[in-house]
Amino acid sequence: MPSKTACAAIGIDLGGTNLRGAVVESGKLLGEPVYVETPDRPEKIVDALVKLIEDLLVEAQAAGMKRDSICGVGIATAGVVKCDTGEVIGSTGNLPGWAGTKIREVIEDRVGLCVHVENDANAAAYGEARIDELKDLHCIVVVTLGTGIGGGIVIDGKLLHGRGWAAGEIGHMSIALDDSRLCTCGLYNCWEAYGSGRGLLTTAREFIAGQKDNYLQSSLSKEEELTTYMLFQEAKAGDRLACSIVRRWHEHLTIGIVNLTHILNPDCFVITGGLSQACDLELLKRLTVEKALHNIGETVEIRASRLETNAGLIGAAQSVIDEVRVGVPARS
Ligand code: BMX
Ligand code: ZN
Repeated sequence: MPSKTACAAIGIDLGGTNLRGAVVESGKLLGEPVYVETPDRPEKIVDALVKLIEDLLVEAQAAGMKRDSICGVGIATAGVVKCDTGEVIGSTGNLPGWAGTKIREVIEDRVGLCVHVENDANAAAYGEARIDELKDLHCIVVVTLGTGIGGGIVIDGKLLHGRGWAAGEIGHMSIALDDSRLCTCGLYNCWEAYGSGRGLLTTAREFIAGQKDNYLQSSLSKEEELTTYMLFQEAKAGDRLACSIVRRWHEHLTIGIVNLTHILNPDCFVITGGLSQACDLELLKRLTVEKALHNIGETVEIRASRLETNAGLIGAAQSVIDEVRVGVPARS
């Protein structure tokens, strides 16, 4: 086992598309992150995790780092994670079959390092909340916009996990009553069913199906395989239909932000994840001010991520470093 003074760790972000890993020291990546495609079955995912960790250990040694200066492995994964045992206890259709996987136990057995497992968005929040500008704030909510909508709530530097480890599953707050959109979790009208990449595409299909004649020239109507990338490109180029779809996406995002604002009255929101680059934060702030109680919307800050796509792996690595070195688990 590594010494307690070790201050580097391997961080891995396990997403539906890729596993991304790197050695992290003092909040920074040692080299470029390594990517591996996410296999389709839980056992294969575990094998891929072990292989990635072994490759990163070799890379770290080649860069002159001693093996015992790496104190553990932090793994950020989508799904509800019981952090004290490192087990995935809940998962939506975004990672089918993943619930029930005892990640910590199997990985510790196979690589001989301490492992801390965290929900992906919680890990991203833990990473973001430690940057200098944010580390002294009382309440930070990190929203990850990707395949789903993930969330992490950091209060006085600690992640809020909740009684059953599901705090921060903000993507599954309900934002409507009419059972019109089924979420991959099995519930209807979750925020994620509107504000995630998948939700945005559903909105787009509805708009395209209901378009008036004057929209028929929109290139979107001619595309069979619609992508979020295409939508954002068309909106940027001024396509009216694409602009109204992207505007509606911002309105959907605003509902969740406003609800969280009223519940938590946080210092700030940090918007991260694959779709965050396409999100107009000024528009989101304006809409939030319009929809929130007077003086509450005005004071909340909505900011872009600093760690961008590495937030999850940096936060996961940091959580295992804190657990091993300081003995302070990253939870409350
Ligand atoms: C889903 C849920 C969350 C996750 C969020 C973002 C699963 C598999 N996922 O709401 O736990 O944080 O998606 O995930 O249950 P991403 O894949 O979009 O980053
Ligand atoms: Zn849901």
